[in-house]
Amino acid sequence: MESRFPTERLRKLREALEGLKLEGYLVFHPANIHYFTGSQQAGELSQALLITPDSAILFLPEMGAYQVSRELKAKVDLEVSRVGEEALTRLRKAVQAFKLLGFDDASQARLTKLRVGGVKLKAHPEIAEGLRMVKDEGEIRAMRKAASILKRGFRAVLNVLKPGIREFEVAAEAEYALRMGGSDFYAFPSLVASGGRSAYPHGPPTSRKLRRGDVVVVDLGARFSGYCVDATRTFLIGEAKPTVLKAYQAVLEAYKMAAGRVRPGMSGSEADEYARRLLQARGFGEAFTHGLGHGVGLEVHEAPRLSPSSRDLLKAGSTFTLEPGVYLPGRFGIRVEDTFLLAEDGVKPLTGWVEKETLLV
Ligand SMILES: [Mn+2]
Repeated sequence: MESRFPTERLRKLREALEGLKLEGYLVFHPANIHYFTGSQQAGELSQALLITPDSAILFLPEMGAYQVSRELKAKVDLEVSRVGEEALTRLRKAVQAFKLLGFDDASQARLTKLRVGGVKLKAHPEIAEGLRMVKDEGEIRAMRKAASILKRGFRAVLNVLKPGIREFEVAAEAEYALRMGGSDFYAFPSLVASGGRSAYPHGPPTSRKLRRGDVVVVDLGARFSGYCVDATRTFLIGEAKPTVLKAYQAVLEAYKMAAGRVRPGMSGSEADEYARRLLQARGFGEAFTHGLGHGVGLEVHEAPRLSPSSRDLLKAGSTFTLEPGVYLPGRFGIRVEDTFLLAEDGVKPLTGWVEKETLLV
């Protein structure tokens, strides 16, 4: 990742601080620290990143100092605590120089430890969240690469799907292909749910053997340079029962309806409604038990949310999933999902366009 990206993110954050009359911003959330510094390791190891109009200071333990110093992609100073030193000591001291700081996300216990010397700490999670919601070129590049790796995972699944193979074997084949494709591990543990288990929206793989007539829901994630993509395909082993086909067609229509209608400026609930109405009209409204989608980036679930209660505004440059599904307990479940990039004129698939691919095997 080139250094101009984290540097530009810091610039935008400082702009936001000025507007809110904050003296600085304390970043605790690992993905946010990664975002502003360009270093994943910084996110994993640091106590905090303190950003002020003219400095950015990362508080981290000695063990991470060398690696983080090599990974940093913006002008960030390191405040290194020595082994054995109480982790928050240096941060607490630094914070005392201020009257009002914003922060992204922190536990009460941590805030209590830091509220010393009269400093006011005010929660402003929306600042980092809002910046992260609109992806820059560097992020989109990483997500495109993750998407090309994910394709290899699904190809591996297609190669092994047949009666007799166990769900965990399907997951293992997918994960091996993801790793061999260069995925930073996988973005989340793969879901493989077959037969009656496909009615579980989050069915982790078991030792169940696939049988003829099974519906198989496979949900995979790949990650490259810290950036995730997420997609789901529903496969059918052999002949499809008419009810399965009917549900499948409805889910596919909902997916296409949402993908065709989503535009910048729309709220997460409006987007959700397009898919939900379609499924209601097909008699599957009650069976669509989750939101239409979620933002994807450094985290596999982040802003914006696409659900009946979401007020998040979708912006050009946002990346999120569209994943309508129907789940019929005791029978089967169907879900199709892709990660999309929202452009001015609508969504562009990052992980593939479901229609072009083999769905029934
Ligand atoms: Mn998802």
